[in-house]
Amino acid sequence: MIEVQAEPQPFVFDPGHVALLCIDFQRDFLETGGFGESLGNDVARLRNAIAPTQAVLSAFRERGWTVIHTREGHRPDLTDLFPAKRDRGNPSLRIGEEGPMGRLLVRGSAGHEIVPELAPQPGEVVLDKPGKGSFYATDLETILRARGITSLVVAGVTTEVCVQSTVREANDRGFESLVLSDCTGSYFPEFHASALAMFAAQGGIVGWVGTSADLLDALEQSPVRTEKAE
Ligand code: TIU
Repeated sequence: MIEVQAEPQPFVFDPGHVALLCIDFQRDFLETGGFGESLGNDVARLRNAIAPTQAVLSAFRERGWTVIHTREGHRPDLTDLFPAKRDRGNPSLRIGEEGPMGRLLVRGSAGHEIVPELAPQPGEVVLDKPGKGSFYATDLETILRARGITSLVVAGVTTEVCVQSTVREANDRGFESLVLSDCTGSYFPEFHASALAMFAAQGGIVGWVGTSADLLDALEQSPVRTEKAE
């Protein structure tokens, strides 16, 4: 077992049963001209999460542990887009409309891709989702159960939207999540802090919160395994 310093108590996981979940590190959220900016947000706030997430990704890849990337987006015909979601934000640029990186949050457009710094490697799971939670209308739970995964290390954007929805969904399904504070980010610093505090409140009612440095410290103390864990 590996023990990571975290709030509200150490996060203990079995290295044979862990996955790294990288949530929605898409150009549409992290680069100018995308969906996030169309909502009036400063994308620079999210980019601080890239470098620490690269370090965690490397550690998981070295060990052959499961890595899952999610992408929020819709079918090109938008048949999976509820009006309740389409009608949010700036009416001059909505999901499905043409922006500088192609159609906003539409599968296949440049903006829908994961930023190059965190691009998936062959063999890693890439999961497309129409909603905010990664379990909603996807086969994520099936994939995790098929691999015997019980613990999730969570990175991604934004902390209070897709990360929060996903971690709550995971908690209801019996998965234990360690959310990395420096590998997540929000357009609103106060929402980032609040969401992290909510996860760990009440004795870890939703999950654990830690840092990439403490996770990497704990991993260094356990041997690197190059073969996939059984
Ligand atoms: N707007 C915002 O903060 N987030 C989203 O719309 N999606 C995700 O968080 N991925």
